[in-house]
Amino acid sequence: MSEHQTACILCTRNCGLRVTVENSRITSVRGDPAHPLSQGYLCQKAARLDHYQNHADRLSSPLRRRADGRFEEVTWDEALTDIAARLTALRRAHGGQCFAFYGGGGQGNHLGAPYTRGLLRAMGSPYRYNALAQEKTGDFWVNGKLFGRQDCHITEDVEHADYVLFIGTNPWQAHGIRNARDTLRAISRCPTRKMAVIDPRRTETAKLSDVHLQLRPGTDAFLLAAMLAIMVRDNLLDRSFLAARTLGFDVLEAALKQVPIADYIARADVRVADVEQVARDFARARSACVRVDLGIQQSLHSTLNSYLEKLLFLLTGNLGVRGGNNFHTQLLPIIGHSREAGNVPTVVAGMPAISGIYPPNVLPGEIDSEHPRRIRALVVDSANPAVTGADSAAYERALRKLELLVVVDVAMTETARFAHYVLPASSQFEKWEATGFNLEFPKNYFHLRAPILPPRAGTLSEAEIYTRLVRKLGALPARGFPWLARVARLDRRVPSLGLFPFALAVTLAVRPKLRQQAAHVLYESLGPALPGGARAAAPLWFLAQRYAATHRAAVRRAGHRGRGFLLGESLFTAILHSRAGTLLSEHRHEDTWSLLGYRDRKIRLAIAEMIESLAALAAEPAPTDDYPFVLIAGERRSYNANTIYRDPAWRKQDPDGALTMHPADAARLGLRDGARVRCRSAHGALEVSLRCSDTVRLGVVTLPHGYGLRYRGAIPIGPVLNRLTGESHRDAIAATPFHKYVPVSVSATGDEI
Ligand SMILES: Nc1nc2c(c(=O)[nH]1)N[C@H]1C(S)=C(S)[C@@H](COP(=O)(O)OP(=O)(O)OC[C@H]3O[C@@H](n4cnc5c(=O)[nH]c(N)nc54)[C@H](O)[C@@H]3O)O[C@H]1N2
Ligand SMILES: Nc1nc2c(c(=O)[nH]1)N[C@H]1C(S)=C(S)[C@@H](COP(=O)(O)OP(=O)(O)OC[C@H]3O[C@@H](n4cnc5c(=O)[nH]c(N)nc54)[C@H](O)[C@@H]3O)O[C@H]1N2
Ligand code: SF4
Ligand SMILES: [Mo]
Repeated sequence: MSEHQTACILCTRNCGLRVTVENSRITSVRGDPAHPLSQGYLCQKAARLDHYQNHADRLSSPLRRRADGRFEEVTWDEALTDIAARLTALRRAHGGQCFAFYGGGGQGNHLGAPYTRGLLRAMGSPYRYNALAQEKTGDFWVNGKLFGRQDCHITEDVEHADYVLFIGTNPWQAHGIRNARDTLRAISRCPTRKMAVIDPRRTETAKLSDVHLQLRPGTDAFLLAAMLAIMVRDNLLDRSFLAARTLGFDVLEAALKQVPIADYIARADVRVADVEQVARDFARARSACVRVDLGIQQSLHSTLNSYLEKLLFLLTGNLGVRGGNNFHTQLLPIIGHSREAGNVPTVVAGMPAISGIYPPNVLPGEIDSEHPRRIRALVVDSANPAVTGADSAAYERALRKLELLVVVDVAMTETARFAHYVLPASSQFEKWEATGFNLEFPKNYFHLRAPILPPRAGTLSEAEIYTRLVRKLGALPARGFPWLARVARLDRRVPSLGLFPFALAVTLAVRPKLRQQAAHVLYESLGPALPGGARAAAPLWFLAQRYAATHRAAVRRAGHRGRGFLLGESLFTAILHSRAGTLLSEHRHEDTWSLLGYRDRKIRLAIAEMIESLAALAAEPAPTDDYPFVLIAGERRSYNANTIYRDPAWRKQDPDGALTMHPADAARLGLRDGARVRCRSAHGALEVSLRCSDTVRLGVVTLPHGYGLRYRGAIPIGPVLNRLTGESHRDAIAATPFHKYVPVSVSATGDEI
């Protein structure tokens, strides 16, 4: 029996944990009071993490698909040699851009990501697909236009705000803010702090709020436009902020003056007085912030929603202040910036990258096409697009058509079933790991986790898998870097001499092509010199150096010492040795302006495309769907966590992921609570269990995300949600899906409509 410090891997919060391990099982899980952010907090989802670590679908050998369709076990060397040969042949015949990569990290495993970049570069392909482009790229695009860079990402100081507006998010279940339930309770209890929620459901968060605007789904753009127009009409603006920090307010103001306030509020079907009160209280609060998530990012007008939501805090001067919205810095660069120049669009949809990533909604079309430059080879890592991508049927067709599909995962997934090769990764508790979801301000943290269990026999870390593969593709020297590795060993004893940085610089100057493979070079040189087998953490040395050089004063305020490169060195050492998490930096609110992307440090309020979309709302007809219900396809509940848990025994409630419907709707249709019903969309139909609840609006039904997995190869358990969704039901700019607005009908099973 042993005790260890680690982190939860189920959502972006990655709460610090203390766990007990007995006979390779995680037998108890507690919050780690020493974790600088979560300080002992955890939610019910983390309690039985052993269902992730030990379950029947875990992989323990590389698998190759035979001609008869069955998998056979092969050695790592056979698998990687063959994959490299097939990739090389495809690259020769069709160019490296016939290759795409999907994933590269889930909710807690981003340490492998730098190595996956090496694979894309070795193939000469820009095509990196990732789940972030199923939700956040519209937001990133808006940030690029407003602030000058797509990585000027916004965080929210919910803990210190006097007024918090939650739009399309339910932190009680989904978290996404620090120690969500404690934070929500604290606001709710405090008589001087206020919280408002915009959501078509009376969520757990809404129940704690002061005002709940239970709008009609998909109408946020109208409601937010009306709220902004009220701010203009009632002079609720921070004029001095607008004058000092922004450009283009005149154009925006003219557009907002055109908004027919009452009509738009009617469209959302909420009370005018409530909207006015939220606009007024938000604007007049000493500090106010907006926290948003999928409810507006995966619904109609999603990119416009992202623009309007930001205008709420910008017009009221709540950027760059305590209790407001802020930019943050990042050690692991999980959000990038795609410049217009050199941005390679996808071949079929012509979709450019946003923040360095391409949207999963276009991928099936890029594969399942007769275009000579279509995608022919795909590596999927830490993702399960066969169930999580929009339109499962389209994904299945596309995956079947691939000339090479390789899946790197800890488990036999629905996507892996289509693969030519399945490569077993060590679990997040069996290797060095870290998350890039450290998006805090003014203080920012990083948690490097050590393994708490030996790797399952037959598995490897992503760092090792991709280094071997990239070498077989010819992008790394066969001999490795013995000289550089020797220097690194010496350097670890006396880092102050700067031997390693110097030797690395010389190596990269002599062989500039190796710059493309910097993660692998570090893994093979500095990696073996790191204590405790922390080899995979070697790229953090470079990232810590870069972070310290860019944010020198903030890193010093966090207690790190050293001149020149030694500041980065001491930051790296702190990260390497802290098992509970490390304070990286402590910014000042005035740093906001140096973090802004435009050289003149001014925000561009009038984004031409968005002003146009705002104006176009006026002519948009009210939806006249052929289907009587709007399905919110993908609710976060107590017992779902993306597709990370495969074993259904993990769930303590809601075993089959019920469809929720208002009891009055159910009565009208003659459907009883608990009945099996058929839910049909334009794309497919599912049989599901019905649960009546008056927390949803009339005409709205919801289904959870994260079900529909085939544990032990059996039939799917719970709804395979994306059988109901379509890839073209998406945002025009970011191609992110409208999962929160899927027109459906619901009927008794057997009834046809
Ligand atoms: N328990 C649990 N937590 C999770 C996850 C999980 O699988 N399970 N997944 C994690 C991940 S990957 C993510 S991205 C986050 C997502 O976190 P959230 O976005 O907070 O979660 P959701 O439940 O998907 O959607 C949020 C809310 O949007 C509302 N909504 C639906 N339609 C509309 C609309 O038209 N307008 C408005 N204003 N609201 C609408 C829904 O009713 C819901 O309450 O959660 C993370 N946390
Ligand atoms: N209809 C609908 N669809 C949705 C959503 C919705 O709300 N509605 N939500 C969307 C959102 S927000 C997201 S983020 C996506 C999530 O969907 P995906 O991007 O597909 O990610 P996960 O479901 O988190 O899948 C994680 C995979 O990583 C594997 N894994 C776990 N640990 C490791 C490891 O250490 N190494 C490797 N290599 N693999 C590992 C797990 O076994 C699992 O197969 O789903 C999206 N799909
Ligand atoms: S699921 Fe999220 S909030 Fe819950 S313990 Fe894990 S990291 Fe923390
Ligand atoms: Mo997500």
